[in-house]
Amino acid sequence: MKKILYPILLFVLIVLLAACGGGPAGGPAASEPETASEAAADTGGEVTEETAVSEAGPQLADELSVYNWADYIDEELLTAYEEEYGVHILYDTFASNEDLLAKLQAGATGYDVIVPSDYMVSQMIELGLLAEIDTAQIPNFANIGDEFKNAPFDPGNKHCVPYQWGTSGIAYHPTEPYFVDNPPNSWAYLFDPALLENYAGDGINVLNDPRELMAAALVYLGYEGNSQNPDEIAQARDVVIKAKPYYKTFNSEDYDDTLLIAGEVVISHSWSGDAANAYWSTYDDATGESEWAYTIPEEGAVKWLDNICITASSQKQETAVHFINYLLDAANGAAITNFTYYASPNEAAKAYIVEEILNDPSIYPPEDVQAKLYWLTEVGDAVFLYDEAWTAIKGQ
Ligand code: N2P
Repeated sequence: MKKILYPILLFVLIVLLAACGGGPAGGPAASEPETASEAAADTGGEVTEETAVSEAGPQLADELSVYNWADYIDEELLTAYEEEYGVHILYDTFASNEDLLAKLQAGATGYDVIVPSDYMVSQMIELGLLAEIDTAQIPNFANIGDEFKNAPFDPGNKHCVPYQWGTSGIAYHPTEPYFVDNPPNSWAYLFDPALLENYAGDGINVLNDPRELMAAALVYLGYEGNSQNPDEIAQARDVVIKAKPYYKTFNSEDYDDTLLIAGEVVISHSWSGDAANAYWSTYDDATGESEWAYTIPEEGAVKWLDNICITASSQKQETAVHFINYLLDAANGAAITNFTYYASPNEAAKAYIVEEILNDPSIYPPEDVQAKLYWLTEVGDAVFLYDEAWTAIKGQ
């Protein structure tokens, strides 16, 4: 469970909400999220899922199965949906795109709604794993910012809609003795044994995510993070294998709470929102300092967009579309970001996102940092080389 903002921030939020036309005290960061219909009132009648349904009302199933990244929604939102619409949500989580794909390819047909990243959306479209959607049936799609629509991995949003976005950088303990004079601003701090030996004893974590870790090793070597070159991929694999003895953990699921905030490691390959959770959870009001910092390495880093999609095998597409529309509601989109600390592609949600998140440059990176970011893209048949590399890394 993420520790959410401090009373003072909550106060700021309440003032902000009041200025926006009033929300319930506590706002989206509080433990009782709004329902979408309350949100409609808050947003002065902006489109909500209420308008998504035919006059006869939607034919909602009794149950909907949702498969999402770990720690990636305020589960109160799910409860609110269940209570309002009588649809029981079966909720399950995964650690990486590859885990999600493996689950679907192993024949799991129970999942209705899934949340793959950009490059995995293209892979899944090619594999026929995603249902087509019609965004005209999702009125709250209008809340999504134009720059997040019609992405190259899913032209015309024919299969998915944006959920959250972020970056993949390095979270570190600024007071770790070695980092005081050497802030870890390069991937070398996760891969160069000469550096690693200075702080490995205090704990190093890397994301348990094949494309992410390989991309970091590739750009560290001066190659493209999406390399399809067998020799470059092999070199990146070997970099990780050489560094592996210094790693305490490969964790991308609960590392923010169990490793960073818990003080089990001093540096971690990290997604922006998880680093921000560590930052805010260890922030000291008195000193204005936190135990954690986040940096985008100078060689560049991944920027990703996760997407809500419906599986081709789902028998509950109308309910899935209804649920997706609920997640895209402005207040609900803000509740997600206020919980996850990831940036929202939902432009209308910005009115409800707490200022500390909107103004946090590690969550919404400024232009000079954006310039160093790149997307992971599908790598064609090289995907098998990445799979082999990962097996070798994990098998060592
Ligand atoms: C948060 C998951 C972040 C998703 N725990 C990265 N694509």
